Amino acid sequence: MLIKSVRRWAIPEREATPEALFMNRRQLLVGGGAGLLAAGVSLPARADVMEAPDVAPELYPAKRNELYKLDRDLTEKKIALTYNNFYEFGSHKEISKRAQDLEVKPWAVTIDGMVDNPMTLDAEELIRKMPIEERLYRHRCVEAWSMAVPWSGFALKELVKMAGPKAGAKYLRMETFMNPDVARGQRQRWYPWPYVEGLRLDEATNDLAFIATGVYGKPIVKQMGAPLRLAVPWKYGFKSVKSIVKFTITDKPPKSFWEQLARREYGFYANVNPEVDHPRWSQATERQLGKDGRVPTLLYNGYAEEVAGMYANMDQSKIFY
Ligand SMILES: Nc1nc2c(c(=O)[nH]1)N[C@H]1C(S)=C(S)[C@@H](COP(=O)(O)O)O[C@H]1N2
Ligand SMILES: [Mo]
Repeated sequence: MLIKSVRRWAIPEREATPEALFMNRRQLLVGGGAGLLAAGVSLPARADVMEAPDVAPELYPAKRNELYKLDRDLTEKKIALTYNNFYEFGSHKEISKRAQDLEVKPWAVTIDGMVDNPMTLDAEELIRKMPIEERLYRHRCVEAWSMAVPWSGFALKELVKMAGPKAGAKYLRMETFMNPDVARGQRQRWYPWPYVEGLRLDEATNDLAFIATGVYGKPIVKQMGAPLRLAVPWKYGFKSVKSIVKFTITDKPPKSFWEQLARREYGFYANVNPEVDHPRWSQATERQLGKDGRVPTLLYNGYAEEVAGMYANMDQSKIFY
């Protein structure tokens, strides 16, 4: 037993290197980058991961809405901007550099489906039409890490109102861009691209449902979902779809990316509940990015007062996974 565990940890240094670093080094070698570097030729530099894109920059910092404050410290900006889930750029957390290749200007957004006012417009134009404010929100990933960030943006209900849902409409489906040339993760064919998420229409028009267009007082960075990213803080993080290109109002329940991959682990509702474990781990506590130790996770991630009413008459075994 002892010998076995010694062997298990005695792995070559190369295998202990995080996948992202290892891959980058190997790609550099395979791609001839090493030769160029040796010859003193520098590779093109990518934009700084801390840099905000130039999308309606005059709107930030936006006035804070005092209704949405927190009982905990904000996550340090550098940490929130460099620890990300954005599978389009790789299935690990170190995607912030790669995401800088995404062009977010121009950015066509389509609003369609069962609406009186279908439209396609540029994200910057849409953002300038909307009442932009700042809100401090928690974010709880299903992987049991969390952060607290200052989003800027607009209430999703404003977009729904502008679209004008027709009678019988029940859901809002949101879709991320598709561009495998830039987002290399989209070349991994076993994932059901594009990334899709959905909300019931009453969830989408709940005051808390927010479209983030900014973060930390500037336009939202690419790695966090520029130029339009959902923030539904009472649900697990995967519901907060990034870099949206299409909003569709429909009467059919949208099939989300993660639901298609693993229905039993990532359901449609995905409301946070510390008492309902993920099939493979506990959800009782969370690790706050940038802090030591763990803290208890709260029902609806601390937003029960705002959202519990929407689920009061439902089978409670169906709303927490
Ligand atoms: N398009 C898209 N949206 C996405 C994801 C993704 O992989 N692709 N990951 C989700 C998950 S699992 C989480 S926890 C959050 C992470 O947001 P952050 O990187 O800004 O912290 O984005 C969500 N939105
Ligand atoms: Mo997540």
